[in-house]
Order: sequence, then C-alpha cells, then structure tokens
Amino acid sequence: LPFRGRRPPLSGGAASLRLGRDMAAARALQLSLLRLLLLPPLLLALLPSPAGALWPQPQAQSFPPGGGRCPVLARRFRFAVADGSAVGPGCAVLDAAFQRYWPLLFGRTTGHLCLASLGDSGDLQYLLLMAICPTSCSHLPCVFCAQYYINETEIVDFPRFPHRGLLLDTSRHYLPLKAILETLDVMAYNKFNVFHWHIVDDPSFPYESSTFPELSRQGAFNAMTHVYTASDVRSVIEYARLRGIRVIAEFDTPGHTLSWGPGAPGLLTPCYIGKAPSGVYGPINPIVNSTYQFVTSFFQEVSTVFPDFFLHLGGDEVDFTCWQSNPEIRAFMAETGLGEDYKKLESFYIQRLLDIVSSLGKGYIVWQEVFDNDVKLRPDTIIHVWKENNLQYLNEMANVTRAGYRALLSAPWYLNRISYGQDWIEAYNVEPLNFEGSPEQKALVIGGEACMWGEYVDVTNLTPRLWPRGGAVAERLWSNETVKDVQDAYARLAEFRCTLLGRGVQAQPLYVGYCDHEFG
Ligand code: CP6
Repeated sequence: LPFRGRRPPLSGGAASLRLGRDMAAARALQLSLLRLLLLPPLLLALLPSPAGALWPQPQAQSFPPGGGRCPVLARRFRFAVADGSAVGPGCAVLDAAFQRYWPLLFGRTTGHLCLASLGDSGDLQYLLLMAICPTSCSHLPCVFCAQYYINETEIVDFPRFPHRGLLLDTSRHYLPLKAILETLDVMAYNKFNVFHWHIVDDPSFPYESSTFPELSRQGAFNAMTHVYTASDVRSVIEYARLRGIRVIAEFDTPGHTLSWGPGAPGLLTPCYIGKAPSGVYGPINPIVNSTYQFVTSFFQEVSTVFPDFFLHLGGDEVDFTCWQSNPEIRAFMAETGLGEDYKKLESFYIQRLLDIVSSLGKGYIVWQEVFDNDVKLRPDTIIHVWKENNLQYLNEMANVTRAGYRALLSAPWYLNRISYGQDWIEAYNVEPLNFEGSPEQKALVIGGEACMWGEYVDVTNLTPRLWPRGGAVAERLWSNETVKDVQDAYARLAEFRCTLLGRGVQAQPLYVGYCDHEFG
C-alpha cells in the first residue's frame, strides 16, 4: 500500500539499528512491525489503556497526541517494508512472516465475503495491525462482520538478551514432528529465538544418525515411528529459521547416554559388582581410544546436520559409582595420577570432547558441572546454569562471569515443574542480573532458557504446560528490566493467552476468567 501521511515509525529507530547484530535480525524487524495494534470500539472502552495486550512488552511504545484510529479493510491489507529498512523485500524470512501473519490477524474471526461488503474507508498509515473481534458481534449466528481499526502507535523494540531459549526433551518421551513445529510457532509469538533440542538421553535415542544408524535402530522407543529422520531434522531447522529461531542440538555426554549402549557396543562403561561385570552400564567409557573415535565421527556428522555455530555438549549429572566399580578404570586412574578424583576423570573426557568439537569449527555450551569441576575450557565457552538449590544459582552466575565465561540461566525456569497456583509469577520475578558483579560480568549474561524436561511430559500435555507459562520467561528475556509489574503482566498475559487460543494453541488458563472467544 502507498503510505500517506506520517512516515511509518519503524524506518529509523533502535529496532533497525539492532538488526545487524541480533541473531534473529529479520525476526526482530518482523515482530517489531507486528506490534501495531488495533481494537474494536467496544473493547477500547473496556480497557484502561488505549492499546490492548502486548506480549512481551516492547521496549518503547507511545501513542502520539491526537493519534487517530484508522479503519482497515482486511481484504486490501498488505504488509510492506518501510523505507530505509535494513531488511527488505526478497528477504525470505520476512516474506514468510508476512505470509503467516495475514491469516493470524484476519483469518479466524472473520469471513471474507462479509468484509468485502464494507465500504472502502481504509487509509492505512502503518504496516501491521492486530485484530480482536468485537464482543458485540459474537452472538450473531453465522457470519459476522468485523471492522478492524488500527490505533496510531509508535513502537521501538529490541531484545534485552540475545539468547532466549526453550529446551524440549525428546528422549524421555518422543514428541511428534508436528508438536515441535507447533511449539516453534508459539515460541516465535513469544520472541523466543533458540530451540534447545535435548534430543538424546538415557531412556531413548530418537535421532537417526547416518553414520551410526544402529543408535536409533536399537535406542529409539520405536525405530520406525519414534525417530527423527534427516528430513525431519531439516524441516525443524528450516521451520525454525523462518521464525528467527536457531536450533541448538544437545548430545549430553558422558552421563546421559544409556540409550546409545545397544547400538554402540564398547562405548559405555560396564559396571561391576565385586569382580564381575553386573550387566549394567554407566557413563561413556573415557579410558579407551575407541570412545574418542566414535565421538569424533559422531560429532563430525552432527556438526554438519545442525548448522548453528553452537552445539550443546551436556556434561551434567555424571554418576561416578559405575566408574568407581570398574577395575580397569580404577587402574587407569592410578596410572595416570588421577587417584580417586572422578571429577578429574570426567574432566579428562570433557577436555578431549571439547577439543574434538572445536576442531570441527563449532562453539559449545555446557551444563554448569563442567565449569564447577574445573575443566579447562576455551574462553568462548558458554556455561548453562541449571542447579537451583536455594537461589545459589545467582552465586553461580557471579562465579561463572567472574571467571570470564558467558552464562545462560535456566535454574529458576523449569516449566516441567508445576504447582498449584500461579507459578508463572515466580518465573516472571526472576532478575537474571541480580547478583554481585561488575558491569563487565553482567554483560556476559547472554540470556536464558526455559526448560521442559520430558519425564512427565509428552504430546498430550506439552502445550498447556508450556503456554502461557513460558511467556513469563520470554518477557523476562525480551523486555526491559523495568518491566516487572506483575499485575500489569497478568492482564497482558491473560489476554495473550486468549490470542493463543484464537490461534489454535491449547494454552492453559492463568486463573479464573474467560476469553471473549473461547475456541474449542
Ligand atoms: N535431564 C538431564 C534432566 C535434568 C538435567 N539433565 C534435570 C534434572 C533435575 C531437574 C531439572 C533437570 N532431567 N539430562 C540437568 C540439566 Cl530439577
């Protein structure tokens, strides 16, 4: 559409300045554009502010004095890029976003025939708008006419933290591809930009490796139906890319790999009872060369399958009892001077793993134990803080950053854990920089991740457990640190949850209430 009147507000501000640097550059623009809002007259009267809910809250929003309300004709509405935008037409990510958002804005609550009968009074000044159907129409039996309006609004937006992740665990329960893709959609609505795919763990190994096909053949719950093929993985990565989301795969060694045992003979440590192997296996066997040959080939493969610069290498919760029981490991420890210190044995493995992965040209993220156990790390390692123990995690953030490493926070953000009541508030109240440390230390906090560990979660309860609670983490990572009013967040999040229902997402309620449109 030709733009008349005022210049679109997004052609200059901080949002476009940020574009070159943010990993989700195109998406930042796309979603910044999306923040222009429209409300039907009735709702307008009900709400305290002239705008409805924005989630997450933008960095700056204002309503120009005397700013008007423009009617919009959905049928004619087009997205376009403002003059001077750092990302322009032909940008696949942006074009795909435009394609997706038209039906999200106009698709569900209205009929086209109906709109076609409206007069052409629209004079669009801005790029995008959000529609909420008028309540007064909802009683009409079939097609109802919705007139859309856009409130004149200026928004400048950019993320507070560059890494805003969500972890899904597809090992404890397999999640169908469709569930992952739907989750990526909702992540994008919340401005999450990293999908941390915890794809392997003890119970099952659903990743179909081309180099080691036996791993999933023998390690998946079902090698035909409960696997992610190379094509599935490509779909996830491409779907995520178009939504400004990076995919970081986690292969959590040496302690969470029992499912590799059957498909990789000799890889795991045989545990002993007395002088005899018990038949049970433990962590990866760190003392044999074949382990490192396997790890080299395996990570060679995954470093090309997952194009993101980072891999997550795990390294958490290594149980030392099996290593302790194994006479060959004890002998190795004695010979190499490691004595009884199994943390050093873990470090011995991790250091070799990190060297292998760096030589493949990849960066890596590790769980905090790797730092806690004094493994020698490359300075660009990212430490993922997950242990909650009584707010100790803030000390851990201080320690990690004091040592000069970048830090990611997950400890207070386990969405898999639920309790009676509004537990999103606790996640929302977290302030990731609330630790003693210099400004340089604070700058090393690159963000955080909400985690949905899968022990008690599969496709039946994933979505309501994730949303809208995950939104609390999303806003904490996106919005300014001054955005912390819980009551205000409640109102916006409750409305955002209604929007999610409208988009077909089975997000659970925050508390008592209803949506103007409750979707079945
Ligand atoms: N699985 C793996 C898990 C957890 C971790 N690693 C975990 C344990 C306890 C809590 C949360 C997560 N289920 N592989 C630790 C990072 Cl409370």
